[in-house]
Amino acid sequence: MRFDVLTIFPDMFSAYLRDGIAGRAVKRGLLDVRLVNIRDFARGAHKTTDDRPYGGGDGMVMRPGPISRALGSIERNSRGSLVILLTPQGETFNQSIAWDISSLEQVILVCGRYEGVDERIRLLFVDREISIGDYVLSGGELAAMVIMDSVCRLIPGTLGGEKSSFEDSFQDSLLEYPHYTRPRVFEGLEVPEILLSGDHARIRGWRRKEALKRTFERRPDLLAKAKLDDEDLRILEQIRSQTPACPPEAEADC
Ligand code: 6GU
Repeated sequence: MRFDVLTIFPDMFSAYLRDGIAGRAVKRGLLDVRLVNIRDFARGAHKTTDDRPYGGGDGMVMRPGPISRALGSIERNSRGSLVILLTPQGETFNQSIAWDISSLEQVILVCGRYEGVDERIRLLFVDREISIGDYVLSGGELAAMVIMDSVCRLIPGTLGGEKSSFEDSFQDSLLEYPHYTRPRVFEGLEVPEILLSGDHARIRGWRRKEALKRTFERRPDLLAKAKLDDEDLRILEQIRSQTPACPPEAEADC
């Protein structure tokens, strides 16, 4: 799989691509990341990539010319490629979009900066617009790394244990169960006895129950789309019955 990343800050990616999960995938030849510096396609004495908005107002807008020429310089996979614009106005990224993207051979990520990108870039070149959440970042670079990281984990061979990406939170729409490692007692807190029992069936049952409990307490919205069997539903009913009912005056908070 190949990512072409258009940015005015290519150096922001170097530590991640060296040390991160993507770095390992690059070394193994599973992933190819090409950084394209938009400034290399700027013209004129000042090589400006941004300018004042028509109509006035605060902030600067990324000019269409340099981005258009940068896009034109990318060799496109004949079996297709997708141009994604990272913008707070896009659809909110999630695991299902990560799966969509992981099936593609070439993805072109355009990192917007400043107040935005000239609208004509969107109209002419962009296939999909993605945001990574409802908060403001100064640019799309961190979002591009978030997307590459989550997609990279889904490419077979990029993780140590082949199965681990399937056990992650959100893969089956449940949060993860609590994890413990040595020492057995830390600051007076003991590892749950069952995890030391060696009884793998009981351990599996305990972990499933803890995952259900955690999801119920923290992200009940996820339970609606989770794949739950009859045993899960029975456990959830038990968890629900042990949860104190919400007093009417506090309804909005619980
Ligand atoms: Cl993709 N870009 C910017 N600038 N801010 C964001 C974002 C993207 N996703 C969330 N906030």
